[in-house]
Amino acid sequence: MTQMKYDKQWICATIERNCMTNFGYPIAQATDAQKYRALALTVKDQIMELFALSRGRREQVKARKVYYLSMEFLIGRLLSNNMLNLNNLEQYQQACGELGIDLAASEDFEPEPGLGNGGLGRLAACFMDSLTSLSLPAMGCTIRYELGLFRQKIVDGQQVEMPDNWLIGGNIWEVCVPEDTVEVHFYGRVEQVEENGRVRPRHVGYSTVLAVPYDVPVVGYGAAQVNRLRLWSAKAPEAIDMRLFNEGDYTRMMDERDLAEVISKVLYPEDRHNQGKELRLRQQYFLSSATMQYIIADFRRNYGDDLHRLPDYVAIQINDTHPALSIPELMRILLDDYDFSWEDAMDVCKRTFSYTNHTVLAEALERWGVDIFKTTLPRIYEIVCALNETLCRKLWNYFPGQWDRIAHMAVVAYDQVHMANLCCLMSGAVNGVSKLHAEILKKDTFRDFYLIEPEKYFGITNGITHRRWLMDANPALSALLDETIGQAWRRDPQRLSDLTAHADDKAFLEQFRRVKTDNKIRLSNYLLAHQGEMVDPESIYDVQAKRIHEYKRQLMNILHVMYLYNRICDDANFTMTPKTYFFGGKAAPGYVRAKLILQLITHVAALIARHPRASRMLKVVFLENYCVSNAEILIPAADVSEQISTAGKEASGTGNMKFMMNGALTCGTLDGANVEITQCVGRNNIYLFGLTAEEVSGIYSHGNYRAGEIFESDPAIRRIMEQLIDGTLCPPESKLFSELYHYLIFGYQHQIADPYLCLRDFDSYRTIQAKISQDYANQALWSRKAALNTACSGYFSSDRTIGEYNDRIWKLKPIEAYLK
Ligand code: 26V
Repeated sequence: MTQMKYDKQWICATIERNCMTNFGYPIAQATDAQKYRALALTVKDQIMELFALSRGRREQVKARKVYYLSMEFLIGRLLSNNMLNLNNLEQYQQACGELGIDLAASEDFEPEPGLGNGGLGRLAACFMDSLTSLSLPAMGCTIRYELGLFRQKIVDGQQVEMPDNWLIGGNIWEVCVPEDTVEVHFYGRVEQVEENGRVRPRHVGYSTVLAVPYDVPVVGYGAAQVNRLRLWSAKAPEAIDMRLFNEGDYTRMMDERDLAEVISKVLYPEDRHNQGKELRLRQQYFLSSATMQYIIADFRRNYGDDLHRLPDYVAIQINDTHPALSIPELMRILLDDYDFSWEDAMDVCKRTFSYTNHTVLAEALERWGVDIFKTTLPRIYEIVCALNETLCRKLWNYFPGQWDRIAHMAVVAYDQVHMANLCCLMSGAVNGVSKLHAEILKKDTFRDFYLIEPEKYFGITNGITHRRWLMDANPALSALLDETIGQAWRRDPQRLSDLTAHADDKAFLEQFRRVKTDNKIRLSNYLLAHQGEMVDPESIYDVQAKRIHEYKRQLMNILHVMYLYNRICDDANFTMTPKTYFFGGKAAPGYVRAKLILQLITHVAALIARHPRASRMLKVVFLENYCVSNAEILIPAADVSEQISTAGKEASGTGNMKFMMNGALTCGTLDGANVEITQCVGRNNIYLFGLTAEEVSGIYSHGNYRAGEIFESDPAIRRIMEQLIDGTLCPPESKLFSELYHYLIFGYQHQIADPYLCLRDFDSYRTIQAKISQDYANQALWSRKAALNTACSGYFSSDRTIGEYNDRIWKLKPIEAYLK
């Protein structure tokens, strides 16, 4: 699409006009915040014009479309990403220069929409970017949480959660679409009523919540097309307000309003335990019901009233089980509103829905108690029970007499509703997010389901958008790539492989190193400005940034740092290449042990800082409030990427891909997508250590792992363990970390000692870490490996991932294909 119209002149004039019409100031007199807004509004003006064209084309050709449903969309800031995707960055830069707007400073006025916990939400955002850039018709649907994921402050070495009120100054990018408002019904009961000689169920006595949509446009690269991310916001209907208002019962009026509007108030900060909270169930149904009603309305507007044809035009992807109530919700609409037969309704569902699983941790598999389910969603509960009956009858044919097996696969069993079972039975495709993860699903988690419909189960390895994570986050490396291999990689990231030919080019490697150093300086400046922390860019930057979880083993990492500290203290002659260990990540507020691990990290940081000689070689930095915006600064600066989960536990990981693309070397276990990273980059260019997934599962099933024996036999480990309880770390409170000591060596009642095998893998981790330091000293060797990581990262572009989803599941045509 040519965009001659949107030249520097147009941009300048539009910024000027937006500043005047919105704030009543000429740009020269505007505050920096107003300048940001005038600029962002201008970018949005351009996007909305393109959106109108793009939507027109989609509707004209009656394109088939995918809806990506997710309780989380961690999109990050949009200003620079949108300018970049509009292919108009330079013109905007020039215009800003002319108007005296500091572009980089402007960006910091944009609040980050923190509408996700971690990988699952960020993946959804990368997918929208790729879908749109590949010209595929798509819509993302989620909740417009008023409070995103909490902001993390570190106070006295501990995590403190602060509210993330991101909407407070208004959201520039969204467009409210009040005419698409729908009602979502909760509670009440189901009555059987006779209508036209037929008895049918009717949901009565319910309470209504309005779902009001706000759309955020998503621009494809080169303005390929513009899709939408729809954010549903909960609002109380005016009717309840007025009734109680007139009765003079103001407090009850407010209470009822709050009960409705609390649904989109806050994102749950847990990504581990399914706590079975009613509010979370209401959020899930709210998203599911509002979205399904919209999908039906949109279908009828574009394709007519025969909903049997829904699967011809609509694919729905369920991001983990969180939006799975869409399935019984579609059943409800087809049965109750469109008179579908039970079989036809089931058939439409199976041909429309697909489900992606993102975790095999048992505690994260969603189940709902029948009691709250039935009370909150009475009609949906009936449908789920009827589905359960149909499905169990079918299972009986496969597994006659095997009650336990069938109960294990049932949608409703032992007073619980099992969401993953519902998804497996009712979707046309079920996928894992890496090769290893998909194998584990087939062999273990969903084994019985796989046996009955093997063709439905497969793996599609995750990806990340190279537009945000390379072009936008690392402009210096991008410019060097352009210079070295031309610009083809920007449209086709697989072309990053062209870089392989330069892996032995000394001059190129020199420049590659220079870029890395500059990015390390950029990070150091950020840390100085934001945390008053001084970091030496000459040191190795070793980074572990991700949610704090036992299985991700930040604990093993910090125990190893303690080991290095001890070596320095014990041996006056010991020296090592200076190394800075960076940690970033949030702990779920209720996850006590994760918070304690975080506290251990900050205490080890302080311990080292107090020691004059150790602090010359070793430093630990905890990056506060890890989020998309500071990840964009952190990742390009990393030399080493820590991907050290207990093998078999990390479904894929996507941070691993971002680091790799930016030329960091992975220190990792053979877990999740690390397996494919190893295949792409070769064993010489990655630092692998530790048990394999198979060995781990062997250890678990034998039940003979004794962490205590390692503690007894390895004096270095013993020393570290004792430092957890002898006051080394926190003299006034020597018992502060005794919980971790106990956890690692003795275990607790229902759990073995060291369940994630930190001590078991410690020795192997220590060895690989030493090798990393040694290799880093040879800068020529290191840069070569680093450059090869970038060169081999094309496979991990989410464009490839989306291509696979499309070929195997969605079968969409790029919009241009319709126009031929
Ligand atoms: C789980 C739960 C459990 C119930 C309570 C609420 C809640 C909220 C979020 C989650 C998400 C857990 C799953 C998840 O984030 N998985 C991550 O997905 C990434 C994208 O596929 C993948 O790269 C990571 O390996 C995987 O941990």
